[in-house]
Amino acid sequence: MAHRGGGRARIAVANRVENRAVFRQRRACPARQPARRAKADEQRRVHDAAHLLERALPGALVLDVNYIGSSSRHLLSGDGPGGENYNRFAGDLLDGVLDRLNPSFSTVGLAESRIDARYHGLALQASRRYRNGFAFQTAYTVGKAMDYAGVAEEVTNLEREWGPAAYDIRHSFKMNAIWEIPFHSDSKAIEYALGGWQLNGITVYQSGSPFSVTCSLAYPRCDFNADGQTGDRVNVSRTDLGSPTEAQWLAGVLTAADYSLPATGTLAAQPRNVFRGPGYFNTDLSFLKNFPVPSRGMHQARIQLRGEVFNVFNKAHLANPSSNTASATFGQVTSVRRDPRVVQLGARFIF
Ligand SMILES: [Ca+2]
Ligand SMILES: [Ca+2]
Repeated sequence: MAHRGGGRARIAVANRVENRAVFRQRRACPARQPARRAKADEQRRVHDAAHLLERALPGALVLDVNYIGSSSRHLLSGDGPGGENYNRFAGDLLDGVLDRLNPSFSTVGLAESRIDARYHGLALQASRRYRNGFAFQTAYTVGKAMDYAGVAEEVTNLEREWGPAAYDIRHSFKMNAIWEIPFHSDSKAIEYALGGWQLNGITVYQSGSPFSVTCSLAYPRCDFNADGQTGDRVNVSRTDLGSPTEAQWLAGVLTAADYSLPATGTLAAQPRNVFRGPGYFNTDLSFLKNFPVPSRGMHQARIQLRGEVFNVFNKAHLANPSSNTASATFGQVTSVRRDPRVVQLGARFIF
C-alpha cells in the first residue's frame, strides 16, 4: 500500500485482482530538455485500476465492482511563473518590519514539481443493456483524494499541507436511463402523432467538497506566523458541521464562537480542508421524438422535436460557505454552483 515519504510505493492492486482487466499506466519523465521538462513533470504519475468483479444477472442486468486508485508524484506546484513564495520566513514581522530573506525582492516565486496526490475509490455499478426500449446505468462510488496545497502556510513545513484535495468527493451516486415510451393505437395517424417518444434522464448526487477556515487580515490581526503572507488557518472548536438544511447553510453554519485566533508566532491546529460544504443533487431530463418525412435520398429525412429540462427539481446548488473569518458573511453560503431550472424546446430537420 502506498504511503507518504521518500520511497513511496506504487499502489499495488494487481495481486488482489480476482480476474479480468487490469491496466496500468506508467509514464516517467523521458527527457531532460528544459522545454519539455514542465510537460514531463506533469506526466510523472502512476495510475492503477482493477476490475474486481463483473457478473451478468437475469433481465440483461450487469453488476460491476471496480477499484480505482492513482498515485501522482512530482506535479507542478503552480501553473507558469509563480508557485510558492520562498522569500519569507516565520516570525519576520515580530519585529514590526517585513525584511524577508532577501530584502531586495518582494516575492521569489518557485513553481516546482513537489505536489503529490493520491486517490482510492471503490465503485459499484449496475447497468441494464438496451433491450425492449429501456436501458439504465447506475453507479455509487466511495472515494478519497488527498494532495498537497500549492501554497503552504509554513514554507519550511510543507508536510503540514497534506490533506483532502479540493476535488475530494467522498460519496457519489449517478444514474442515467433511456426509455422509449411504449404507445400503441389502432389509428396509424394517432400513433404517428403521439407514439415514439424517448425519455432520457440523468441524476447525480455528491457529498460536499472540502474547505478550510482561514483569516485574510494582515499581521498583527491574522498572518499568525508573521511571515508576511496572510490567509493562515485559525483554531476551530468543531470540524463536523452535521447535515445542515438549505436554510441553515444560507443563514450560516459557522460563527465567531466556532473559532479562535492562534497566538502570534504560531500556526493553528486546524488541518487543511477539514470542513465539508453542501452536497449536490441534480436531475436533468430530455425527451425527443422523430417524425419520419418521405424523401428520395439515401438517408431517411426526419423532423426531430426535443425538449430539455436542466435542474428539474429547481434545487439551489449551494457553493461552499464563506470560510474567511474576516468576511461579513463568514459561515454563510452566498453563491450557487449552477443555474436554477432551465427548459429548452427545439425542433430539427435532419436530412
Ligand atoms: Ca523582520
Ligand atoms: Ca502567514
